[in-house]
Amino acid sequence: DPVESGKRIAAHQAVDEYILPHHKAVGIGSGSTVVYALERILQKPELHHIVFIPTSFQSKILIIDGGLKLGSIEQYTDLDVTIDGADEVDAKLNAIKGGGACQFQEKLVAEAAKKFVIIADYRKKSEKLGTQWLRGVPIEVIPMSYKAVQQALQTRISAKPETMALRMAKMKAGPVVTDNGCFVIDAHFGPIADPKSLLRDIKLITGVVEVGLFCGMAEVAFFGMEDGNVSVLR
Ligand code: DER
Repeated sequence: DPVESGKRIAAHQAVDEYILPHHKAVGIGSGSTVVYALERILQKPELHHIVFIPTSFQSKILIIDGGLKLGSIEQYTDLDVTIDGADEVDAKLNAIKGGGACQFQEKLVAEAAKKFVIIADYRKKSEKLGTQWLRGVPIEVIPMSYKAVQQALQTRISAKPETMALRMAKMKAGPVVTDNGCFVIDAHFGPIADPKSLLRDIKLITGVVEVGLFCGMAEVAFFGMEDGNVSVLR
């Protein structure tokens, strides 16, 4: 499967280049691509003294099941590196994240790291955000505020969403509830020319906890391509 092998080669190369034996604390993202990063870490005993900081229940379980040292973001506020997936990455290393509804803890742990490294398959490599990932910008909100936030998205920010929806769960009745007990609104803005100002506008809306726009945070992105090569964007 070219997508899964793309995830794997990107993750393995990123681990080899950015997680080093002298490191003390490393942030582990969420989603399916980061599973291959754990796979690579487990193959390298020289990395097993490192404390790993999770970004979700899924990420925490990956670290525990891998038998690796688990730390908390409260204890380790200055990480050597955080490695994580993304839903779309533009030519300036801005990213849409939150496809897995984990963007709050992911952003907290990414910001705590000296270096933030994105790993992805070729589907995520994009010229402009909102042109490849068509499921909208994930916005984590305090549950009682979701209607007010939807209204504010229509009336109080310059870029109007074309459509937006409360993210509904599949194996549970009702909306997705995040690891922080919040809801997620997916808002479609079409191609996003200026993700930083969109992020700022949305973040100011009362009730918004975090927005799945990671602007100017990543140091590098590794894309596993269909031809078996890894494209590195720095
Ligand atoms: O939810 C997230 O932010 C994840 O990192 C997601 O964007 C990447 O998930 P994937 O590796 O399964 O594509």
